[in-house]
Amino acid sequence: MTTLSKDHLLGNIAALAQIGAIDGGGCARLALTDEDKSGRDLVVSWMKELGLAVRIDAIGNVIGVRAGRENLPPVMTGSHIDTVRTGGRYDGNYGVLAGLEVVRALNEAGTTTRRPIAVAFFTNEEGARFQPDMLGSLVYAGGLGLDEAYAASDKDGLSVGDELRRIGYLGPAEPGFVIPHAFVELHIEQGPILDEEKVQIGVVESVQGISWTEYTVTGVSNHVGTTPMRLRRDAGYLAASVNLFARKLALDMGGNQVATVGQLALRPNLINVVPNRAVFAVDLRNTDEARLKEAEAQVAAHIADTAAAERVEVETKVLVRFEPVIFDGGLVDRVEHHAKALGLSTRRMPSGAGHDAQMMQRLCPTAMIFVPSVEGLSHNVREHTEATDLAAGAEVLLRLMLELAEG
Ligand code: HGY
Ligand code: MN
Ligand code: MN
Repeated sequence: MTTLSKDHLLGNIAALAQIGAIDGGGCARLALTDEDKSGRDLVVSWMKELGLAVRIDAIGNVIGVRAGRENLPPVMTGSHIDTVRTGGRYDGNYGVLAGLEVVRALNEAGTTTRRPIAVAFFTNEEGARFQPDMLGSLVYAGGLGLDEAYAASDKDGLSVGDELRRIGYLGPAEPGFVIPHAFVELHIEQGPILDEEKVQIGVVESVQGISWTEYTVTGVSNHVGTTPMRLRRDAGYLAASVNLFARKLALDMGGNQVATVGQLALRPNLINVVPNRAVFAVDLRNTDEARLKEAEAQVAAHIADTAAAERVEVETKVLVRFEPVIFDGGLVDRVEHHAKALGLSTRRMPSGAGHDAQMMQRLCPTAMIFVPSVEGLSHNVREHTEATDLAAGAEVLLRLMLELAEG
């Protein structure tokens, strides 16, 4: 029986976490930074050590392929190795490195599967530096053109295209150069459900819809002491009112609705000057598309009304809009089957976070496997998953991939 090495997996997670390491045990490897390049170089070296044929595509996605007995579409697994600025060491990294352990297990067993096996990491999954998020897998799945992707720029005006070239990962392969037979992504839950319910494996049925909108508000800067409230055109006030409105809206809507203003910049950002400019982003998500549309409409109406009353101008820019994605039912069933066959407790659930798998579902049957996040923490240096859970998730991945690779 092919078995998977927990020690190698834990060792590689720890080794990769050293790149872009930040206080508290987390990682900062924003997409296409030098830290991301170093992480990429390390994982590519591990792919080559395992004998994988490594291909890099024109948006910097990296896919290592292990030949099968027959030249058929591969069974692919993967995720991302870019992180947010205050990231943990498991988000994305775990799925990629577990995929490498599946390959190592096959190598050590001397097994050649009928179908090739592929392990991928995709560019800029996080969307923290460049939008949209899941950029690499979206391009791979044909959802975004290369030119538009290359033009995406960060706050300093650096573009995806230039940064890809700079770090040497603008590869020759055409995005989408291999369409998998199936795609399975192993990932930490990043939320509290499995940990609270003490369930070992999340059988992920869907990914909720994601709406990212950036607002640039222009008011009038003025002296905070001499300007009466009736004369203010306070850009910062509008931004703050949206945050409060969105929070109350999500609580009133209930269900899976979430709303966040996580990014906000005021200008001139001085204690005694009424801000004349606010740039902020609103993240709205829901598993139900109609409810997500309703939330978007309510936020837009609040902004229009408040901007009129405050006599400020608002420029709106949609950064990301992905509808909910339903994974392949048959493949989801197989995730559940293999987890139960291993004696693991399971529960079906949606994903609150976006993932590359939601893009790969456009190309082939796709499913995800979740393992618990302690206290539901993620995008936080204290992100943690117990070693036994990491190993259990990887074992489910191995069993499922072996089944699919003989299919
Ligand atoms: O935003 C997300 O859900 C993912 O972490 N990119
Ligand atoms: Mn992730
Ligand atoms: Mn993430």
